[in-house]
Amino acid sequence: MSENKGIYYITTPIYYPSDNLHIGHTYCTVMADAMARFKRALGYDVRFLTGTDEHGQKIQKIAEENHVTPQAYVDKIVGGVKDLWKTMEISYDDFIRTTEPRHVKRVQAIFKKMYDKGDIYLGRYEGMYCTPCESFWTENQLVDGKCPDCGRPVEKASEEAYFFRLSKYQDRILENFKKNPDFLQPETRRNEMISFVEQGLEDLCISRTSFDWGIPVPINEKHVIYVWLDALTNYITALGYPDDTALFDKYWPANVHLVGKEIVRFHSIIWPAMLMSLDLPLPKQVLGHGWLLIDGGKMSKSKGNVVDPVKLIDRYGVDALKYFLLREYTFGQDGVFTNEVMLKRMNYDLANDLGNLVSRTVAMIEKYDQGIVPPAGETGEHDGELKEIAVGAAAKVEEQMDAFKFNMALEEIWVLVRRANKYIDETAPWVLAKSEADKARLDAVMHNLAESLRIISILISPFMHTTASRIRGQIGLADQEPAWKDASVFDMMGGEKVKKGDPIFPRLDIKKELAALEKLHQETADSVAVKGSARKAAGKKNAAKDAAKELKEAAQAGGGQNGKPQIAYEDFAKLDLRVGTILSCEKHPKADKLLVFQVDMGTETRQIVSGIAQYYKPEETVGKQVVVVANLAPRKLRGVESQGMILFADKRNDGRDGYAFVTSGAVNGSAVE
Ligand code: ME8
Repeated sequence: MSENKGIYYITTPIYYPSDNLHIGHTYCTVMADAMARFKRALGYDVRFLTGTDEHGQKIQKIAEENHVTPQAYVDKIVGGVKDLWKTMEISYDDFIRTTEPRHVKRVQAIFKKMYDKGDIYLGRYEGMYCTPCESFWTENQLVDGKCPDCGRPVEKASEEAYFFRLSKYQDRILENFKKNPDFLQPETRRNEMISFVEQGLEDLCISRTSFDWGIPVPINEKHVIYVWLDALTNYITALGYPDDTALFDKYWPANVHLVGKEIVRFHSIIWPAMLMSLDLPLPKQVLGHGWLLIDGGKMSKSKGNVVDPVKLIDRYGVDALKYFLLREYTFGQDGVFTNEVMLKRMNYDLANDLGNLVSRTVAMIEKYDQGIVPPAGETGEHDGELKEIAVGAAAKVEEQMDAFKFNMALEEIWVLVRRANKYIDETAPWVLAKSEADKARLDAVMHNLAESLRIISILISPFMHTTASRIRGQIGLADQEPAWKDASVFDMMGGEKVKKGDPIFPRLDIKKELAALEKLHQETADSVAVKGSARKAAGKKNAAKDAAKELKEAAQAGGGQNGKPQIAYEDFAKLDLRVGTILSCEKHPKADKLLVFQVDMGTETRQIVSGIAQYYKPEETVGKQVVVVANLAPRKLRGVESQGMILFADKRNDGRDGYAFVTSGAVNGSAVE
């Protein structure tokens, strides 16, 4: 480790242990882990917190359904969460469970402080109540005006509840957004939150009497603290606040809370207001990441369309999965998860690019230099560029990581990986090996390749540290820990004994793997279906609604027209044809023949309605690339706006009737000309 750069406190959300975690949850934790490891490598004193959010009505109900106590239920799930993080080599410093005594007593102390300050008062909570489920719902949560859990009618009701004076902090919350543009990123979320606050903040209900699986309100044991006060405070109770402040004094305020986009509001508005009430500093940054989408919407436990990370790890290893999650998706944006995209990443980037570089280099050093890495030597034509890229990569990675661009940070490293592979082809060591006169040059080439691998091993260590160690083992650096500063220096090696090992990432037969994964997926779906209940169906509707909420605004209207007779070029030029990828697809609520697509157009998401429902199930279409007429004037089809048109071929070659998708392999948003 280099000199101490300061403190870095990073957190993930605490996950609901209502069921086993899926790959969407691992996405956030993997990013937090990579950032924590990266900051440690740079010399920061890092604290990385994760945990589980164990109270609330939902957990209580699931436990009842499973005929166990809520505590027994969460204990089992949390055991699985901890096992998962262990398997995934997640380097957290603390794991907080909201049922732990340390958290419970501190939440009660926090409640009391806010109450004593006059920021909490007793009032009445009004909502829609489902008597059989004993649940309150807001109008928005209802599905077709009925209980989202059981589908039965609800009625207006009210109960006594404590409220937090959120409205009191409205001006200061707004000021915080305006004064600190980086407080909440990405920018789109910040704008949404500003307009949300500008519409006026209402006081927040923070207790319930209709269920009891929660932390008792310290001044009135009839009430339990409602989940968000219990949940959000984990970030400081885990540091000992308010009674044991050694860690708190050192690490608070947090540098970054990493959270999913749907809980940005809680973290950037409600949490800061609570901290203001406690006279505590605010976190420096809240970063909202996008969702991994599958089957037409958000992957979610209640929809039963989850991808199980454990199954992928069993098949492909932890590092391949981590690499894929960090490399494929852009922070802040939603991304579509498909097995094919994942397998291609693993094959192209890991097996082909990195795996080949390692195995070729080690094999050649064994063959041409008796397995000993030569010292620096005679320079030649292509060395300058390779060295420049190699020693410059660390700074570029740092720049990208500062902006939480994990995918770009990895891309910078792969610029070097690909350059080193090209260097092998350019220098053609097998030709140099033919003549004794070229031996000095051959040795220099071997040295430069080993150096490149040494640097790569350091650069990838925050993202895939086991792979980094395996590479270091193969190039004779097994007993040296990677030091980040050494990534900016060339010519450190000479005399190390290389050791050929198994391929670090074996090549995958994509067709075979796709079939195997489909089978595994089906097994998971079947087991979820067996567990299924009315709540699951309702949850499906809700999640789809959530995803739809995220859609961007309508496209610009344009004047293009598609005609059958021969047309002049000028007519064709009026069409704005662009490539997009289908992010999600749902049935039209009012028309059997129509499907409603959300299409990623590179810079925006478009909603497009198309009449192919009789030929495709919505989930079959997700991830497909399509050509879109982007400047077709928007129009409503049975009440749903369509912002363009998807082009299909009118015959399929698989024997089925209907239309065929026609594109693949293009960049979203690119023009079709
Ligand atoms: O919200 N893709 O818990 P949670 C990406 N307990 N991220 C996903 C995802 C997906 N498909 N599905 C879920 C809670 N997530 C609260 C948090 S924090 C004080 C309390 C992310 O288990 C989601 O966006 O429902 C969220 O950030 C996190 O998983 C936890 O979700």
